[in-house]
Amino acid sequence: MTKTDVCVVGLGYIGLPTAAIFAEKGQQVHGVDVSPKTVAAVSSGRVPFVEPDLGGYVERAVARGALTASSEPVPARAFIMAVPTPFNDDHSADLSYIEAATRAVAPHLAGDELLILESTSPPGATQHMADVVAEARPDLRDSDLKFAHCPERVLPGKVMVELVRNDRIVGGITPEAAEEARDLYRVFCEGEILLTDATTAEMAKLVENSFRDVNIAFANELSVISDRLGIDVWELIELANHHPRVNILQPGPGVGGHCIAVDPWFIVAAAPEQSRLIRTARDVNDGKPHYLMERINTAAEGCEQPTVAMLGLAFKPNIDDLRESPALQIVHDYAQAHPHSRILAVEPHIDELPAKLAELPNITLTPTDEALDHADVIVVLVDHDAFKTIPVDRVSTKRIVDSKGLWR
Ligand code: SAJ
Repeated sequence: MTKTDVCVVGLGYIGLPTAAIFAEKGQQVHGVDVSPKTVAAVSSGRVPFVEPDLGGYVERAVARGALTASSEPVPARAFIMAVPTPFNDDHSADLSYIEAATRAVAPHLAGDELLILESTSPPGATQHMADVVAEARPDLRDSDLKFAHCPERVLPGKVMVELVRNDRIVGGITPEAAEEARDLYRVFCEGEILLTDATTAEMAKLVENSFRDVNIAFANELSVISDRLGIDVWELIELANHHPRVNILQPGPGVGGHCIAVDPWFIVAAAPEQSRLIRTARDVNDGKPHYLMERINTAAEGCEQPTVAMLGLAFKPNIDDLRESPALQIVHDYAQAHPHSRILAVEPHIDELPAKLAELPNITLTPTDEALDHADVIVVLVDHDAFKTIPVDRVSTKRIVDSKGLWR
């Protein structure tokens, strides 16, 4: 059986850059995705989402024939699973995508391959992947299959740089699996590659994002305490950060994206009694949108049918990604709770409102100047660079709720 070098299952924000960088470094790569649109885009050398520099890599790889794509895996020396791991209603991890990807790969195994799980996963997921293969292919029970977890740690928007430069953790079900995975990632990874067991690698990824979540929760809690005490939280943090061992993060409308607001729950689900701080941090960050809604209500007091400009919908500054965005949630919930107010949503990075907002009649996507002119209340939800140039005196006559300290 002829084998390709690497087969990447899941051509999303992580899988496609990984496939492209392997191809760039001389590997023969096949990418697999359940979405026909994604397969069609990649097959013609295009990237179906926004990520700086990725386009050039994919275009070159496809043109050279080093990267192909289809809906089905092909025989390969190494398989990399880069599929989503969302959480269920009870916050436990939904492993169904990992299971489906593993089952799709199983028929193509000969018994000497390396299977790598890249998706962020709860402790035990890599072993679970091995168990799924054992169940699907009992004939390979005593074979030389190897399983490892190599979590990704790249920052959206800087993926092509961080993929190469970041250190990497590689956890094997066996030490041999970890070593083989290390040799594979060495092809493009210039950072240190640190070997461990699979469960420690799974936890390391979750812990990194929980560390950030807990620290953002600290900043968010300080912002609520500061409001209560009538002090400026931005000045407070700036002053405290002059201490050589203090580095407080920035408060905001809550924590968004598909990583930091999700991953800590996998730790909580794995050890509920022991994860008190991690759970509380999640609650603090998830409570911030509700707190801001109350502040908007207070600011709008006395206006019968207020016009409210909401600046920013994205989950963080200078991107167009609205996934799990607290800003989006605030705009939606406020508009729904106040059907007689007019909401002017300002988001310079998108051309049309997402369906969730478009279905509410009192929200319109509005250019910045127009929104500032007509608003009774101005709410800052995201500190996009595009908003930083708005001078304070442009808004001095308005009621303001500023969750990012733009006009302090
Ligand atoms: N945020 C704050 N205050 C801050 C920093 C961030 O409120 O001081 C908010 C942001 O506005 C955003 C959320 O936190 O809503 C998350 O943004 P982020 O820039 O901290 O992180 P992500 O989600 O874009 O990427 C994270 C990164 N993890 C860490 O920095 C530990 C990235 O390296 C991971 O690869 C990524 O999660 C992932 O895929 O897990």
